[in-house]
Amino acid sequence: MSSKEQNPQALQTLDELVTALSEEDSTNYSDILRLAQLPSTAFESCCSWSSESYTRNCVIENEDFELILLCWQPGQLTPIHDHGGEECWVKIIEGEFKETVYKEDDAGILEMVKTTESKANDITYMIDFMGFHSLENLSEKKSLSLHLYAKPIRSCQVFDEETGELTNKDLTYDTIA
Ligand code: 2CO
Ligand code: FE2
Repeated sequence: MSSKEQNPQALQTLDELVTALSEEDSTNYSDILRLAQLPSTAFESCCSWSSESYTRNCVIENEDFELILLCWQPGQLTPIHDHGGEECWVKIIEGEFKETVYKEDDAGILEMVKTTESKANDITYMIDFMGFHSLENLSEKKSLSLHLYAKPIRSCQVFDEETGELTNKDLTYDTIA
């Protein structure tokens, strides 16, 4: 198939993606994200930017899942965190990212396990038994990533670099569509 031909099942708008997620069970979310072929322009109305931190922009949240667009300035990164017991899929929309995964050793100390670089259309997955992670925008441009959580994550554990302790943090949105 040439790169110009579209998979007939491709999801080309945010509405189509949200409808597909709403109709399926979480076991199919990974396949659905793979079918999403949304240009960056599809996200224009959801973007917000901050010099302080990456921003969390809610596309949709319901009792089954939460779809969030993260907007990153160059060099912005998350703290090391878990996902509040929920499943987490990340699809890169634009830019290049580095994910670093950590696991607690027997003494409860976080140790780096692996790093993965990802670019547009790559999908990664996390769940708490795989450990903690951090994500960083490696590119020199503003970048976008789409995060799907099932179920929605209200709070997570965040590693405090100063104290070396994990603390519970409530998660909020910078914008809501
Ligand atoms: N989990 C982080 C957040 O929702 C983003 S890192 O990718 O899961 O803010
Ligand atoms: Fe995360």
